[in-house]
Amino acid sequence: MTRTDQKSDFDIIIVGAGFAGLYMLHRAHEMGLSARVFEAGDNVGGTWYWNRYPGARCDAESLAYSFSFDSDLEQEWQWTERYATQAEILAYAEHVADRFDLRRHISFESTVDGARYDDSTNLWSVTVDTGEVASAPFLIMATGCLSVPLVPDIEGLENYKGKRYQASLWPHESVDFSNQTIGVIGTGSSAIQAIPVIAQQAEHLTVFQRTPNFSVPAVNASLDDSWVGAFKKNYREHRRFHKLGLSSGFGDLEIEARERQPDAMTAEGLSDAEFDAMIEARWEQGGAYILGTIADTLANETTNARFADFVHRKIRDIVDDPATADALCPTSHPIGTKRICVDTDYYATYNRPNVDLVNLREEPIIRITETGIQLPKRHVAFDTLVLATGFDAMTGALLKMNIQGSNGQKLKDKWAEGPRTYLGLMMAGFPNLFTITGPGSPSVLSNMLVSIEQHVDFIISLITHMRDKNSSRIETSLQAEDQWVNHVNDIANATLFPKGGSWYLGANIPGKPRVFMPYAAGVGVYREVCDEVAADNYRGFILS
Ligand code: NA7
Repeated sequence: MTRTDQKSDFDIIIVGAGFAGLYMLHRAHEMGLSARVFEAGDNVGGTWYWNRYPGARCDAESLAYSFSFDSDLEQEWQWTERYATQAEILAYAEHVADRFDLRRHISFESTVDGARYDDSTNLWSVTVDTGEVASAPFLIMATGCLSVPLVPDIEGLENYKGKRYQASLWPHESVDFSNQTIGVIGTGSSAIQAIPVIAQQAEHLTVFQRTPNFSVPAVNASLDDSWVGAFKKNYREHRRFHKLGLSSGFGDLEIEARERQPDAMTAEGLSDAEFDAMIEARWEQGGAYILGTIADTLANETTNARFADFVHRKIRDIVDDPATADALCPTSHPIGTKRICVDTDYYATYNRPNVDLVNLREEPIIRITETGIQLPKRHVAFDTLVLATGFDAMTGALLKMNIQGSNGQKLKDKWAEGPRTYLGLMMAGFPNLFTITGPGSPSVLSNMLVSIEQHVDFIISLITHMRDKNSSRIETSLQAEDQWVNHVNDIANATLFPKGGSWYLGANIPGKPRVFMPYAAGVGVYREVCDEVAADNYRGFILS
């Protein structure tokens, strides 16, 4: 392994051994750079290592939610279901780590708590909770967008005496809910996956819902070998569609196999019967790509309201009790402006005799007691409390570390009013520091594997460009950053996303600045922008 800078411990330090960290490490090795990954967990997998709650699975289809960089890997790995379980995705991450011999370059159980750039040496120095200190000219944050769990600030939580689990920090040993009464707080994507599974095992389940979410059926199924074989023969073409198409990299594989574009650009002119028939067809096929049926669903309030009405009618058809159905119908945000959930039997679960829904808008939590939850007029007792309360998304992991850039500038000061980046990749004043799928890039609005590969490839091209130019320091200008932030805002403001009150905006964290963080123009447009920047001599990046 060659070293570019003999004064440092490594050429590159990478924080996080999820898919982003693993691919970054692999590409760094291919370039002959020495790299070290620091990972808090005792295994690879990132999000898929921590989020092992019952029912956890991906909401992007397996054959799309996988690496494309190695055709032997993509041909050999066998996905078993349309939507892979957490266990299968974790096994895939482990397979990637072993296949490319990555583990020996990863320090596990090592949480980076600080990173400081030294202007005089042009090195980053990171401090690890193990006491280790390591330095490198490049620091790559592969810390994930949903990696800092949100523990809700509910009075009395610490007094609860039963068993308590956080969905995103689930124990590694299996949890048995049989003969147990359970309370679940939260009805986001995690809860919507977990609730049907817990309900099947538990004696009784009470769901505490503050805001209902839109959910569509996954129509999950085992994958058919001959279908997979045919799909894999054409993998390159499918990948091209994921990377450049309108689907934000998710794919909807059966539809995509027919190269289908959105069915309509707008709902204008469609009768109610025509509109319903189009959405119904996608509802039956399953998956989040239903939102692509009518292209202006996320931009046009009328189309969006018609779409929401369709889902409300579905909920009322599925759920027997009218009051429960009403409570489950989301009315406070346009459909799709909070991440749409993809479920198996979520709404039907409320027809089970052992499941109750508490609508916290009508009966707010007064406090958590030793044995359950006190509501204004009643107390609900349970043996086990499950918190599916989400994350400090996108900026949480970066701001948890004490990151100091050029001249000691602290990231938490720079981002006091919300995250500011150029392309979601770099921050002005933080030389040689890259964020993979950072705020300002498509990130959580996209298939993460597609976005991760694109970002890592871009960073590698940039480092190669620096090498060609004999440069050891790269940063972005404030001007490029300001222009990009304005552009990200303009794109978001042309959509209904800012009306969502979601974690995309930081709205789930008290006191967090309300800034729409992901880039909403899609992975295809974003890739074109990055390619143009590269072709224009890496416009907006300053080499020295
Ligand atoms: P989400 O989508 O942020 O959902 C968190 C849920 O927890 C949501 O229903 C919240 O209600 C609820 N919540 C949070 N705090 C409270 C308090 N204090 N009281 C009651 N309810 C509360 O997180 P997930 O883990 O489900 O999903 C995150 C992403 O992971 C998902 O989009 C996929 O990409 C994978 P609220 O809406 O704030 O009223």
